Amino acid sequence: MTSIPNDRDDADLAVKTKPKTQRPPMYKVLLLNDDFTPMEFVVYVLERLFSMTHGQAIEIMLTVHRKGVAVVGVFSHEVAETKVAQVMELARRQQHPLQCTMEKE
Ligand code: TYC
Repeated sequence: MTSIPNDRDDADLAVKTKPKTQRPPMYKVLLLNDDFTPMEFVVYVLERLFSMTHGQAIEIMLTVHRKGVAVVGVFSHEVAETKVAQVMELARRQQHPLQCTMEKE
């Protein structure tokens, strides 16, 4: 036999606690401005390491240049750490003072 919905069933639903889905924390990767790193190098880094189109890379590079900082991506802790290390390594190799950091979202 099918049951007829009533107020009591609704009351039960209203107090049910939402099961907590455990999402891992995500990390913003931030690129910082400086006066010496060439704009073309920053654009190259954004294309190569953050899979941006040339247009997107120019836009983000200019945001960093004007505002001092921009988020270039949001990743798991491990991926964010890798991205930061890759940016710093590319910059170090070319002797540019470009800085890249990460922070919890
Ligand atoms: N400000 C730099 C210049 O004028 C360009 C630049 C942009 C440097 C973004 C770093 O993250 C950066 N050459």
